Amino acid sequence: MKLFSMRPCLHIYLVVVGFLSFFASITLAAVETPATLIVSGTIQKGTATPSKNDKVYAVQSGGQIESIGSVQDNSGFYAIQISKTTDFNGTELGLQLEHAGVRYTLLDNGNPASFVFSGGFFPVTLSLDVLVGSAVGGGNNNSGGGTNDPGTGNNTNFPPTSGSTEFDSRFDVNSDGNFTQVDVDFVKHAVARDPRNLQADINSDGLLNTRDIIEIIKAYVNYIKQR
Ligand SMILES: [Ca+2]
Ligand SMILES: [Ca+2]
Repeated sequence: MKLFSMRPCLHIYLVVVGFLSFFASITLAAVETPATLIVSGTIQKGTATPSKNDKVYAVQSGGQIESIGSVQDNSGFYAIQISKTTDFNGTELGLQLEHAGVRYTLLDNGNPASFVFSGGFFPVTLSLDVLVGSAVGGGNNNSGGGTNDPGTGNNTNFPPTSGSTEFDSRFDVNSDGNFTQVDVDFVKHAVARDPRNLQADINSDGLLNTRDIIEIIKAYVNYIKQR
């Protein structure tokens, strides 16, 4: 009699295991790979002057915000990290600046700046210099004029250097005596593959992440400009 009652149990067990493994394989197939893109560059003053901590938006053509970045200093350097999954690859995005409560379209050669999202498991970087265009939406914005914030004309260089070709030695992560794209790539690869390599911890916070990539890109852009 005991055997009789064991058999149905075994059958149910096998069916459950079979169902679970089938379900797991479907779930695994549906998991998308993380895809990260970091867009950075300089925002030139146009209808407004960008200032530190202004927000930068990556938006879809319908205006939907996909990610928020910021202006990093008063020279207009901005960076925005867009973390999606691979199914987002191929989506066209534009950029907007929010300054003093007003959103502006950012322009690239006179047209609204746009790029196609193409992120990677290892963060992909895209350089895009833009100019502040007209306010987004228009019409119901009565706050124009009058509000000029002071101090935006100051050029604060990062890193602070006296000579034209000097750089902070922490940016020379491969220790070859030069600050080049190789050092930027070194940090990108370290973040992706070697997170314990604190030689690439550019902002010295004990962590290795995309903040360090943004820091070294920012420093590199300014370094190139000084030369
Ligand atoms: Ca180097
Ligand atoms: Ca860090």
